Amino acid sequence: MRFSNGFGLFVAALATGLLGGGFVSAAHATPVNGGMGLQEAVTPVMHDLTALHNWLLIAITAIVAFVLLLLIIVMVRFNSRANPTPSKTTHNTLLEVAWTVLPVMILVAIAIPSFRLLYKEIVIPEAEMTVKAVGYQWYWGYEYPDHGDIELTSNMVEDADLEPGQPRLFTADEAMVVPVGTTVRVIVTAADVIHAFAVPQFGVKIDAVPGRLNETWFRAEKTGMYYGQCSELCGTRHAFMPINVKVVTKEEFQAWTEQRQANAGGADGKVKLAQAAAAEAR
Ligand SMILES: [Cu+2]
Repeated sequence: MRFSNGFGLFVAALATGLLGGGFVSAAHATPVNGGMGLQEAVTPVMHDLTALHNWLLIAITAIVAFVLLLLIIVMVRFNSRANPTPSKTTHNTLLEVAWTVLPVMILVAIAIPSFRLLYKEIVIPEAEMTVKAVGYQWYWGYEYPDHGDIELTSNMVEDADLEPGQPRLFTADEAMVVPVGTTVRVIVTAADVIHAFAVPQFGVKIDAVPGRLNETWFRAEKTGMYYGQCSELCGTRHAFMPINVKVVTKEEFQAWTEQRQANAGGADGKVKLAQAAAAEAR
């Protein structure tokens, strides 16, 4: 019977979606080949985002299953063979109220956590430090105004130069280094065209627009290296400007800033040169 085959396929697809990819349970610390679902959350915003994602998956699955059930009932019980003389009923007040009120209630149940999350993302809690991320064609610059104006440029490591364990297309020569358990305000802008600063495990994605300062924030709960990519089509090498955020202990961060400040004036002048070149081009 063809119908049952199709239905079987649908159920199989639904089950695969639910068990395999949809629900975020076995999460990954880095992007992996063939990985499904969201990456492991390491900030409060990303925990909420993951929870909303999982709740929406339940809601949408229930709605799809319910509509499918109604369709099947209609097809089986009210086709012309099973029901040759159709009823002439046109109105049913109870039913009409129910199919108006129930969807409204579902939408409200979705809207409340959704707006709460938007608010959490937009309203930046009191930040302990600020990093400025600047998008360039095609690399990132990071500046630390609270730490003696440390500046660094972050270029992708080409395939030939990768060391074992470094993910291809995700590894940069310099990472944005931040301390763990610290509220970091990220000011995001660009020097040439629109880029976007995105780190999936932080639940952070925000446009980097020339001449405009955007703000976002994160508080990483675990040390480690976290990867992101430019997420706004910005030219031929758009795919080759990864974002690396290295979360270290507070002591390590302190040591890193001191070392950077000691080296200041050396190779990190590159950012200033690039900014001067961009200003001239305008
Ligand atoms: Cu870009």
